[in-house]
Amino acid sequence: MNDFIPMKHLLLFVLVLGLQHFTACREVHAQNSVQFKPGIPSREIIKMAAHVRPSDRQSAWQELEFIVFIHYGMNTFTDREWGVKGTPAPVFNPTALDAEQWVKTAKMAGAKLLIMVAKHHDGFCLWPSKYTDYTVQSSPWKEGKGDVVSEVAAACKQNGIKLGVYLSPWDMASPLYGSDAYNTFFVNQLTELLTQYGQVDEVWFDGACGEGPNGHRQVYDWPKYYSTIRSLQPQAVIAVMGPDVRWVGTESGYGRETEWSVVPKDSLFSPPGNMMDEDLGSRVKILDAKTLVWYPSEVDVSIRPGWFYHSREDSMVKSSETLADIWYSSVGRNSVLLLNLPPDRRGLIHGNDVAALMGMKQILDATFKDNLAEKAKITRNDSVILLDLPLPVIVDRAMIQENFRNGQRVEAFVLQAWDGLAWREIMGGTTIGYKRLLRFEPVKTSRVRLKILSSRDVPEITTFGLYKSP
Ligand code: FUL
Repeated sequence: MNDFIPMKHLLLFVLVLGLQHFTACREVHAQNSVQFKPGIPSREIIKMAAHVRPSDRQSAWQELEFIVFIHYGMNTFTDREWGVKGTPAPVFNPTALDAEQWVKTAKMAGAKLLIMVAKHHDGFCLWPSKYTDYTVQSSPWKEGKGDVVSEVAAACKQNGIKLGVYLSPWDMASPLYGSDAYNTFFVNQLTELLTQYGQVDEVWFDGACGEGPNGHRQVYDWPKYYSTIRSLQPQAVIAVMGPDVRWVGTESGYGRETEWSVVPKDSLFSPPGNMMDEDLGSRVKILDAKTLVWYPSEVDVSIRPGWFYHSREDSMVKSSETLADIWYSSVGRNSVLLLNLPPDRRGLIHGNDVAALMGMKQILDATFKDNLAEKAKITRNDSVILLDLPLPVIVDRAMIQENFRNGQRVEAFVLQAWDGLAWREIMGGTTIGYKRLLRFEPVKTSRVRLKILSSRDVPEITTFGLYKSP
């Protein structure tokens, strides 16, 4: 049966469909994970996987789409990426630090959250922590009265940007590192960051773990760190070495073509095995799993080769076109983009970086400002959504979204255009999830259809837009 649905009802339609289904399965997906009893048939596993849903904090985070990272600190002044033990605090000496410029740049580029590196592996704290002297307080900046985290938090608040913090578990400077006492020290620092600067929406823990002064590696008390965050900032996602947000597996800016937000879990940080695998969540990966969890991907990449500023990299800032390509390959592949902008020694984001970023924004705005399918008549027939446009248009981009709050389901799809005689394939793909952006050669057509070829349960498509790049 073919049923005609006007565009504005598309969302409602899929939601209603989802709702009916949801009622039948409520028991199995009360949380963002599901556990299987031994011997459960494969088709049940697939269906249950389709109903693993994000927690509220995970869905709010996913919808941010674009986050800016700020790496600034001792390494900015020593021209390093990973510091060394013992760099004196007075080396940190910005001359024109302007947190407002960082935040405004992030905002202009379209970011919704900014993650400040409060302490990198060298242990130097950008806030006056009372648990160590190795902080801005011992530097000449603002005569030791400054607090970078506080300035960033105030600028974020002023500009309506959310705040996140990166606190490196590895700390080269702490004499406690490598002992139990370090965990208490770390929780104390975390508590400072989570109680003194207002709302924090993401806490980013890195995986690097070096040796302490006694030659031992630190055994991190992750459960204690997590419970501290949950009690002080329950809405914050815990990223990378944490349960809410998964590292995509590279620092290239390019996410997977097939990106599942539902993956097997076997430890505190899931999934098991190689995070760099091309596929973490397709059927072969989930059929043997004991537990599946919603664990979405974050693509972290720097606008320059390094995470910290180096003047020699002024000419190596990624171009606007590369940044737009990264956008399509991260946000457009069911991930959140976390783009690093490292301020220079003055304490400002360099003009080259600002220009590249604004160029990216222009490219994306010019492409996505008009949805050429907006006036389309929409017809849905089983797993096909057909767009009949009033006039032929030339398109070379598509945006598809699933109702991800209800789960991720689509395993394969194809986009086709009517050429007057037959349906021609524009492009095919696997996962959609929160958002899938497609780029293809320009096609002139007045009829486009999306065919879902395989889905774990009833597909719930909430957005199907067509665009033309400039
Ligand atoms: C890595 C760190 O070692 C880098 O310095 C940087 O902070 C990056 C975001 O995470 O693992």
